[in-house]
Amino acid sequence: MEVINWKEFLYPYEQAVAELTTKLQFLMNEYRRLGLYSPMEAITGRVKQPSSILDKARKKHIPEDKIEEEVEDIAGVRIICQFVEDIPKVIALIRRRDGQDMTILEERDYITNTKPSGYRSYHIIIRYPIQTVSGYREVLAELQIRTLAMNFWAVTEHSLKYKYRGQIPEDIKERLIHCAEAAFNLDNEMSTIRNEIMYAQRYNKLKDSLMADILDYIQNLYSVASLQEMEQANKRLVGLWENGSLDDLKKLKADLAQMAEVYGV
Ligand code: 0O2
Repeated sequence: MEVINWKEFLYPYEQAVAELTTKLQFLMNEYRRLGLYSPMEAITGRVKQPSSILDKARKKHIPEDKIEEEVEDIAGVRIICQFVEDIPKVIALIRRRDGQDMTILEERDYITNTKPSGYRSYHIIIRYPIQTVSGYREVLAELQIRTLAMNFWAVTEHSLKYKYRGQIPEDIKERLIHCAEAAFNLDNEMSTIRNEIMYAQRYNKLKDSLMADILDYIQNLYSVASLQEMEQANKRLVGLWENGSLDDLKKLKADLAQMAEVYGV
C-alpha cells in the first residue's frame, strides 16, 4: 500500500477550513456592522493531525484508502454561540446554504441526545467544493455548533482525554459528568437573562455609536464654531459621558447636527 503524503493529502482540507471560517466570520461581522445581534460569537477551524486521523481510522476499521470518504472530520469548523437559543439560528443559516456552497450530508444533535460522556454540541457533516490546481474536488467537513459553556466543557474534557490517553479514571469521569450538568444549568440560567443581556449589548452598542458621532461633530465644529458654543457642547458631553440616557445623547447629537448644518461642515 502507498504511504500517504500527508502534506499533499491535507492541503485541500486546509483550504476548506480557511474558506469556511472566512465565510462564516464575514457573516458574523456583517451582523455586527449592521448593528444586529450575531447568533455566532466566535468561529474557529482546524485540520485534524495525521496521528489523530490514523487513530480514528484504526478505531473505526477504516482502511487507509477510504480515509478521505469515511473520516468526516478531517476538516473541522467550530461555531460558538453565546446562548442555546442561538444554535437553531446558526443551523438555519447553514441549512440555507445547502445546495449552494455546500451540501449537507448529515446532522447529529448531541444537544437533545447528550452523549454518555456529557458531551453536547450540534454537528453538521457537509461536502464542500474547492478549486485546486488539478481542478474541482470536494472534501468532507464537520461543523460543530455549541455554546460557550458547551465549548468550555468539551475543550477541558478533550484535554483530559488526551492527558489520560483516552482512559479517563472513573472518578474524574464522574466529576466531568457533574461539570457537564453544571454547564447545562449555566446555559439554562443564561437563557433566562438572555433578553436583559441582549438589551444591554444593544444599549452599549448604540451608546458607543452615538458617542462616536458626537465626537465627530465636535471635532468638525471646532474650526468653525465660537469658543463659547464649543465649551457648551463639551460641557454637555462631559455631563452625559457617564450617566446620560440614550435620549439625552440623541438630543445632543441632533443639536450638533443642526449646528454643523448652519456652519456648513
Ligand atoms: P478531535 O480531536 O476533536 O478531532 P466518535 O469517534 O464516535 O466520537 P464520530 O462518530 O466520528 O466520533 O463522530 P461524532 O461523535 O459525531 O464527532 C466526533 C467529534 O465530536 C470528535 O472528534 C470531537 O471533536 C467531538 N466529540 C464527540 N464526542 C465527544 C466527547 O465525548 N467529548 C469531547 N470533548 N468531544 C467529543 P474527535 O476525533 O474525537 O476529536
